Amino acid sequence: MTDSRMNPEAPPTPDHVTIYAKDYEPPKWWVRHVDLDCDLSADKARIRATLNVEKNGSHDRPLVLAGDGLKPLTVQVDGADAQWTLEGDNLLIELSGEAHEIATTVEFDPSANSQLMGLYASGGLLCTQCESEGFRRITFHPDRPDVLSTYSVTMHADAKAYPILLANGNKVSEGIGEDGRHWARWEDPFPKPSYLFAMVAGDLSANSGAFTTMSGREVELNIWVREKDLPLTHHALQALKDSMKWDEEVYGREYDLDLFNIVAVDDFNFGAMENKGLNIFNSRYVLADSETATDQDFDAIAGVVAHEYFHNWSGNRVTCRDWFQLSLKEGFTVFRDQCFSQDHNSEAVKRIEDVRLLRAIQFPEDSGPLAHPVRPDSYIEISNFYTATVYNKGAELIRMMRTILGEKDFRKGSDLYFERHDGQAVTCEDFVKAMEDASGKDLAQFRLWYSQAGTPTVRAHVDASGSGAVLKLQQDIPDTPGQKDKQPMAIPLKMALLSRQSGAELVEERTVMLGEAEQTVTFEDIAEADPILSINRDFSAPIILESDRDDEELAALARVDGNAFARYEALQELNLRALLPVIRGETVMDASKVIAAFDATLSDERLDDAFKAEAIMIPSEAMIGEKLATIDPDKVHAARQALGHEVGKGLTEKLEQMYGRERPAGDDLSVAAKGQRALSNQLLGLIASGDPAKGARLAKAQYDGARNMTERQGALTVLVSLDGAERGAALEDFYNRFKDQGLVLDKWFGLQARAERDDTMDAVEKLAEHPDFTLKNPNRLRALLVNFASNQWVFHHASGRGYDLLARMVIEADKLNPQVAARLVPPLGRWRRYTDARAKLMRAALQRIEQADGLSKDVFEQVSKSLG
Ligand code: 0A1
Ligand code: ZN
Repeated sequence: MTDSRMNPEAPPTPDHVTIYAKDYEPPKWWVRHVDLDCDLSADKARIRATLNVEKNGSHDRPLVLAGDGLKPLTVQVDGADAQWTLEGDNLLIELSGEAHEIATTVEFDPSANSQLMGLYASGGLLCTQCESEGFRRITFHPDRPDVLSTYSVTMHADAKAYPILLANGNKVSEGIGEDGRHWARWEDPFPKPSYLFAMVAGDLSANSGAFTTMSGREVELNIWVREKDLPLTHHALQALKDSMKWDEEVYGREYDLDLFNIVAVDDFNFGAMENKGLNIFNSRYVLADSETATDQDFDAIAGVVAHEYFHNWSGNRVTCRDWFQLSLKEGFTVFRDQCFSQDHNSEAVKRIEDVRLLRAIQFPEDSGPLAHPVRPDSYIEISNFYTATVYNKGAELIRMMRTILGEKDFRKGSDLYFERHDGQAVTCEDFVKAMEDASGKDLAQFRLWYSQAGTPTVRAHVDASGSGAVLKLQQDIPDTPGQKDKQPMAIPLKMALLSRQSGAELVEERTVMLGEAEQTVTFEDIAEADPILSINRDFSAPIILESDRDDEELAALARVDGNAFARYEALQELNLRALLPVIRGETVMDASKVIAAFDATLSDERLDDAFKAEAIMIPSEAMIGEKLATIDPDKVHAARQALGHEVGKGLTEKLEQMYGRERPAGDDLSVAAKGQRALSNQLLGLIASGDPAKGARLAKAQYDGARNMTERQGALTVLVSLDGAERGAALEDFYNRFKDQGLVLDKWFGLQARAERDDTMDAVEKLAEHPDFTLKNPNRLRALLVNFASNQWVFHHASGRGYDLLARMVIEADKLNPQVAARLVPPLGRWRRYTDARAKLMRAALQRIEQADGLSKDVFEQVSKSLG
């Protein structure tokens, strides 16, 4: 119970209902077909929906159609005006027969829709977002994912303002209406849940292409944007073609319609949406050229295009029975997009990036008040469950199944899953069952990964004596909200025992299945007496590994391990071992081992630049904090700065010599060129840590001579944390160059919010008042506030100003867009991990939010759970 609810003066707890997975019941009524007639203009949409409903089984329950803020203007059953009641937002209609035609009409104002859910206006366009429960803001409908229907949609709009009219499926007819209006009719032959419905009206131009599928069908591809943005769409179009080919080759999945449309919009709550045949994208995941987008942006675009395209099978053809099964489509699709990106880039580096993201976002989530299983048991607002746990840990579960089954059986399993469940709304259990049935392997214990929250800790220790070795493993799964005393999980650990000198595998790589709380594995006849353990190779399981390998062993692994991921891990561990004792006040900084290991890595000619860039990254303050029982952000910051300084100084010559290499052409997007730029930017950062004045000079020169955004942003990232005239000049130049390009201006806000300076707090407060800042555009809001809240040392300013600012912004943003506001809350929810004074201030900020008038259920859920 929270403090406010114990206080009789406090406002009553809003009536926010918890939905439980165990209460799932099949729908009482099916909707076989939906026909929509949509009369669209910016400030008025009139939607007439005709639903063909059919009773499911025998019962006498009314038809319940969900609505959200809608009032029915007309309700008819089989052509005649009908009796109806509104229960809250829902429309109830008593029906006497087995099947009926229900017609309703509603009207609303899309331009007043600041939640960006349902039908809304963005930059002169009208567009929709229906996942999870946005369709009910457009028309009355059951709006649950297990009700699948075919759709026909007729759109009418002014022909000048909205020359392009798009919806799911294929356009079947179009024509001119009266008073300058026109219309188009679309039909989608594939039954789909309402969350996949989409329509767009606007003045758009297409970059068009074609793809010939494996069975020889020609598919028309269009990337729809404002005309001026057409030159920025080539990368997205190519990524779409690559994705279509990859899904055929790797999963045997062919595209099923003759048309695939992508539309870019500026105001969007998430990254993109997989609506059937009509994906709608946040423009930041479509638009790019080398002047305005970094290599990372290009890669993110390809990843998101792939992700949404892959949903056509993993999500659309086979969908979720209920929202508790969200990871069924999201975990699987993230896994698929990760593999796609691994295949198109350096495989190990992509894995390292994905694991870094998991550790930075999902691990903290899994150890905090918002921890939940990959398949949650309950929610108040489903939008709050589009989390790193459901997406990224969910992807790790799929990856583990592939490791356990092997690639061949995994593919058999996915074939069986798609074939068995095509056209159905199913569960995570159905996925695991298909994997089991196809492989003959028992995944009974593995299923615990879906139901038990919390990141397991695995302790590994090797006893080598004589000619053999014994690997001792222990696992421990922490308590999480509502879950205690958990059962041991099935944890696949890829491991090998290596020679210290050569890295040769004395025990060849294998996957050990840890299934007990404690387990030993014996290896006989090992050629060397003192092998080193290389374990959780490729991060085969999403666990925290604790091993008693000493610094020499880690240094050896960093040098010789044949598994690139394991080398990276050894380097990270060496960094942490330099940092943690300093933070705990046990010793002064000794960077010598990190310096030696970085030196060896930078000199190793077998390693590519992209890997080296990752390898010399000092763990972030957030990552270091994760290793501490109580976090003092000042100490973490000071230690990390000290390590950076020592490394920068200790390796000056090498860093500068490597930094001075000739750069690839500005528009060269090859894996090698991207790797070289990534390394260059890391080197620059370390040089600046060692010698800020020199760093500022070099960074300013890089900024001034930048031939693309990767070089420009890399330079500015370094400059913003430094003092001196170069900083201000570069920031001003960046603003003046890009002030009219929203996506680039987002970078300007983000870079300053990430600056590691003692005046960043002031700067962020000022930026929140900047004329270009707005809470209405989710990208702009996130650019400033998400970057700020993840800038540990600045956000956790001892005064509590950071918490105050965030709380204020959450309360303001909640009035406009609850989904986006709720996603700002988790950094405050980490209060238990911080020193007392900060914890108190963080709690106070949460309480202030909790007491705000008219709090949405989105923010209410996050705040009340965070207070605990
Ligand atoms: N299914 C999308 C994610 C998504 C969820 C909700 C949205 O609306 C606010 C938008 C997108 C994906 O996984 O890409
Ligand atoms: Zn997705």
